Amino acid sequence: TTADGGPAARSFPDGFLWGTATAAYQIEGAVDEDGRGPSIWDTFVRTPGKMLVDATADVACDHYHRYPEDVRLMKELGATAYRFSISWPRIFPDGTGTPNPKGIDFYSRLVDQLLAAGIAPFATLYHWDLPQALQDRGGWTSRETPEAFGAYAAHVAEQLGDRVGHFFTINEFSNLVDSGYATGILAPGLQLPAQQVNQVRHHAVLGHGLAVQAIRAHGRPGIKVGPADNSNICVPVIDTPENVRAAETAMRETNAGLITVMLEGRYTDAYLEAAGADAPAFTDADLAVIGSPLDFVGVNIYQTNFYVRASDDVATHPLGYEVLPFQPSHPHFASWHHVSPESIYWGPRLIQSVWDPAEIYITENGCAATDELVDGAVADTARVMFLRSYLGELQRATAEGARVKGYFHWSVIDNFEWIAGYLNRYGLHHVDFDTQVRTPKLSAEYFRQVTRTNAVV
Ligand code: GBH
Repeated sequence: TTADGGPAARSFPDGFLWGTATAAYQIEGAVDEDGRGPSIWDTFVRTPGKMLVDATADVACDHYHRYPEDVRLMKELGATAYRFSISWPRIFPDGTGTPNPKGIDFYSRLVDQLLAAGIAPFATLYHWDLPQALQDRGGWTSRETPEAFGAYAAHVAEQLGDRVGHFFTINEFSNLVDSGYATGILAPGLQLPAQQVNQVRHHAVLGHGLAVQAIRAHGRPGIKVGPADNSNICVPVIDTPENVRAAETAMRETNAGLITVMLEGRYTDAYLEAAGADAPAFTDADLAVIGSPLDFVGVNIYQTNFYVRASDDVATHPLGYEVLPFQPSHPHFASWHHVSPESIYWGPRLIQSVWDPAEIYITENGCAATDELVDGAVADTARVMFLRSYLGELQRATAEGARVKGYFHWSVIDNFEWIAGYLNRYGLHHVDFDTQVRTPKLSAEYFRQVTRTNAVV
């Protein structure tokens, strides 16, 4: 409330969930414990020439042993939700076959700890750590992988679906598909021809659909499920009615192989035309699975992907929109991460105007900084600026009616940042990777004020 007792202008809706997000491979460590099988990331970090820096996640944040402390940190933030991922190779060390009960036990203990702390568990089934045994048989190029993913989802829903009310299927589809199988910058590090990449993309959304159906069939009634996608966020470069319409078209078409087919149950004509002879093989039955109804859209939003404006030059822009390149001088955090707070306003607004999902979650948002400990403290003023500006735009979206139900900050603790190893720190808490000591940064104090007031401060 404001000084005069009225509702604060910068408040979020009542019941808005404030959380943080992590992924199994980036925090857990304990890669050889309790029967876990190897994943493609264990292989990738040991393959010469793949990592930007020499690092593994064998220990990472040692969260596998320190999860009670990490849940305490979340409670101190005033968080009411937590998005974590489940390691498929802990549950099925060979990807399929007999489940490993010790794998589920870990997540069961974590979930109980969260519930005792008043924090709602939101579980991601796949955050990139495919069992190596499945990769050895083709990984996501093979239809066996989406089918195995469905079976894994069913088992997890049976074991945890009594206490976990929200599941995310797959994290960041385009990184699984394009970074994994086309550019090869992330595991499994392949560079396949276009037809196979399109087939991998089809298998990824098929796996999503099979998991949606499995969770509904095996979880408690009312369980909710959706993706955690890094959909391209298309922003009208200047807010005019024509540019907003152009950005809506760009949202559908630049996400046509992923969130669009998940929400519409069909590939757009332009997507299939552009793919031509390289289009994926698929059936109508596949499309029905892929388009299984969702309870919410989860979307990781770090930045604007495309600044868009309307164009009536049909020869050069047949779909009616033009993409403007980022200026080289555009400010950024990590090299890929343009500072663009408007993305977290336009993302929910356009997802809602194009597809009208029942609910939207911001499943990740955050920024990397150098974050050095000085005299036992980290004064990460850049992250506070980041949070204030992005949350301001998110608040504007909710105030205008976007049905965003919660926000998950990436991340609660510094962790293993994939090919960048431990160089890029994303946490609200600093981690000393020699001692495993966690120290709240200034941004943790800022986040606590946000959760306390349910408003941008
Ligand atoms: C998300 O990825 C992930 O879901 C999460 O696991 C990750 O920790 C977080 O965001 C922060 O990055 O180094 O230039 O070759 C965001 C997408 C994909 C961005 C890999 C960096 C490597 C680009 N990330 N990408 S580069």
